[in-house]
Amino acid sequence: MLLGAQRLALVIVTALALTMAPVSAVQETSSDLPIVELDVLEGFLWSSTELALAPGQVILITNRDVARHTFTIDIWGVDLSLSTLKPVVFTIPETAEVGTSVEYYSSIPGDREGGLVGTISIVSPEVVLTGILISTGLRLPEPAPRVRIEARDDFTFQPAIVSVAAGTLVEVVNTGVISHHFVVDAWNVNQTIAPGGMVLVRVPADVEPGTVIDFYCSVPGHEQQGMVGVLRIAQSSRPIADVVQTRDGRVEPRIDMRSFLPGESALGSGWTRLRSGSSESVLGHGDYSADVFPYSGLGAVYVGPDGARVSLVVLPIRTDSVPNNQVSSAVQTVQSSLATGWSVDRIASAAWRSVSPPEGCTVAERVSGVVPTVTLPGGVTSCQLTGVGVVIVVSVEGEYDGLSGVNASDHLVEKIVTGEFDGGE
Ligand SMILES: [Cu+2]
Repeated sequence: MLLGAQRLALVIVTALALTMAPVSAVQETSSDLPIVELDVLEGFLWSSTELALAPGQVILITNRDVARHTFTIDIWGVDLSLSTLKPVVFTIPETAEVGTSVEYYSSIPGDREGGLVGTISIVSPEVVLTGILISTGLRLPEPAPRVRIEARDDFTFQPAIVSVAAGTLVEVVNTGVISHHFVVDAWNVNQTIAPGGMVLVRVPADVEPGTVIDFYCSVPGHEQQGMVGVLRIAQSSRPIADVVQTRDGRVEPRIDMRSFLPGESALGSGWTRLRSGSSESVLGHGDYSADVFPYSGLGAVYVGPDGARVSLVVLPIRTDSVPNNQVSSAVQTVQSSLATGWSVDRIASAAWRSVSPPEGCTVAERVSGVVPTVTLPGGVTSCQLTGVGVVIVVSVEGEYDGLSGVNASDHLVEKIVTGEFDGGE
């Protein structure tokens, strides 16, 4: 996408930046400075409106909007045209004075008024190299597929489930007004994203297809309020577009499944959340109908008094293009997985179907059973929220709120669906 000479220069500078000396051995040459990436996003948005850059530092500006914009700095006589997806390189003049700031904007009529305006603070190279004010990531020399995740002030990542492959660039944008963190323990990633800022994380080359990697925000309280998500590592042979993008090229519907996952101690006195993560991590690895569940869901396991246990999964469900019996069968497969080890009482199961479903369930499916060796009664309820596009499947072994069997799982599903756990913790 870059012109030959520009691209060559970019690769060289990036290579230097990647071999940058440790912070303790900071040198003041501009070639050590990381390339900062600035994007124009649709809706008159810069990916960052507050940049701190040193003289000689390179900005790579990419217009990711369909309309043309410009990168304009009046005081330096700069007016660069930005065509869609044609990156442009700009170098901060060596004469720029540390401590001053300049305004950048797009000079297309209406753009500045729409919000395409920002500020560059000129700082010393030491400030940049010690990372105090860096809010954007390194540009990698090879073009890579890229996915975008928003970190939001409602304590969600959107989308929370993203399929990626080795080498994919994960772009996390903070669209809120408070700082968030993007943490991937498995890859030792822990980055702070300032409001309006963005971080780029590259999926390691050695990731194993089929695995699921958890990420979260480590700002105190945010993870507990649901600021978590998963990166699903796609098979290299499988195009990413199959699972993360719809036919018109947009990211899959942004279903906020976090709101259906009660917090650490939300289930009540004596209950704790043992773990949470992808639906696979709760269900165990299995082949669940990709037609019915187009991509991964979320899940959690809770333990309570007297050996009681709750397993819960929330799965995206597709009912528009799939026959009802196929949906029903796929949901029952999930139910059976949650009830692994139970001797399912199919006769009783038929009886449960005649009972009115919990408030708010569009369709209720249930199974009931008893763990033969442990003597804890158990029940599973699934609740399909067609309007939302998810199915919630809950199993309760032992007692919950003084109830057992499907009475307990129905009760818990009802609390989840009616939002009784919202704002818990
Ligand atoms: Cu956060």
